[in-house]
Amino acid sequence: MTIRRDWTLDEVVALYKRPLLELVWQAASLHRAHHDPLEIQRSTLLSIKTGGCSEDCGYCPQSAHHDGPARKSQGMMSLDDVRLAATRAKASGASRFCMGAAWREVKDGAQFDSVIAMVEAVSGMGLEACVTLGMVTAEQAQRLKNAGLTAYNHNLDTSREHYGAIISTRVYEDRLQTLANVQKAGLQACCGGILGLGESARDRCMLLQTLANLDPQPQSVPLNVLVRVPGTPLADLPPFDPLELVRAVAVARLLMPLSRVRLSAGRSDLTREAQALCFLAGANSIFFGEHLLTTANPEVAADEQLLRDLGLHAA
Ligand code: SAM
Ligand code: DTB
Ligand code: SF4
Repeated sequence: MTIRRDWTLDEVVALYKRPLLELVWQAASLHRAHHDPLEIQRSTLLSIKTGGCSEDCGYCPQSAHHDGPARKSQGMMSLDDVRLAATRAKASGASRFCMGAAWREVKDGAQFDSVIAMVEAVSGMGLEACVTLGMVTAEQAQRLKNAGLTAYNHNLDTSREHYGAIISTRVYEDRLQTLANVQKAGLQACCGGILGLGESARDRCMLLQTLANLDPQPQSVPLNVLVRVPGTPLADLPPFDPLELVRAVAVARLLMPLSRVRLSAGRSDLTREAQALCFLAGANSIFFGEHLLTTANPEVAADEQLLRDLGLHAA
């Protein structure tokens, strides 16, 4: 099949506005044409360098600009501790291990060297290794690729138009440039966004349009629902309607038929039923493990129970 990368905003909006059950049915049909509909990938997150970030992303507990719980910088995790966490993640059934750092960008030097060693260790254990480190150059992306990295996570987060209302310390173009650097190095791009940032449905459609028109399309698309962390500027936004998340998952599936759509942050606030609808609409990956980076994720036992009850299995 040919993957379209010329979606217009009107087309995306038309899909997004379809009657919900029609949209879910359409997405579910396409999903099962390209994926095992019973298979869910599990990816475990680890924060290897927490807090004190110089960016001012309005949603983020790790920004030094806000009064969030992780506004102060902590040291880098040791290689041994990373190995231990990856071993545990593998034993609990994760196939991908994603390491995050609260950096604006990667700086060459001792810290980047230690990330390279972590990537080598994780990929050497037979796990897919992913990192999210902020902006990277083409050379840095190539070094990560040579170390055995599978994917680089770098989210666009929202539409180009809404971006400035959320972040002032960088521009949309910076994100796109890093994605281009990552893709040039032959790394998979893991790129998605956050829903519930006070954006309109049209903004969500624009984000999905931009993701789908990337060349190549991102191999994984994390859809986060804002975790409203006290002390961050977005803490008092209203809760996001889970049915809008279902719509976004379905449209992501329709636009990016071969990508993994990941139900990411915010799952703790979703009912089992809402998650089931998302899986039906084409989500086929989750963050698995009790922590995201600085906030909580569902308990492993609860997730195992949910997957069992839905008859889903690990990738
Ligand atoms: N500093 C790097 C960057 O921004 O690319 C990597 C770490 S950053 C924490 C990774 C992603 O986490 C962000 O792009 C955003 O999508 C997500 N994120 C951060 N805080 C969040 C929150 N409160 N709720 C949902 N997603 C969040
Ligand atoms: C992504 O899209 N979501 C993850 C991962 N990529 C790095 C991060 C979610 C962070 C949620 C807030 C926190 O735990 O600090
Ligand atoms: Fe820093 Fe990333 Fe948080 Fe933005 S999202 S403040 S870049 S850690």
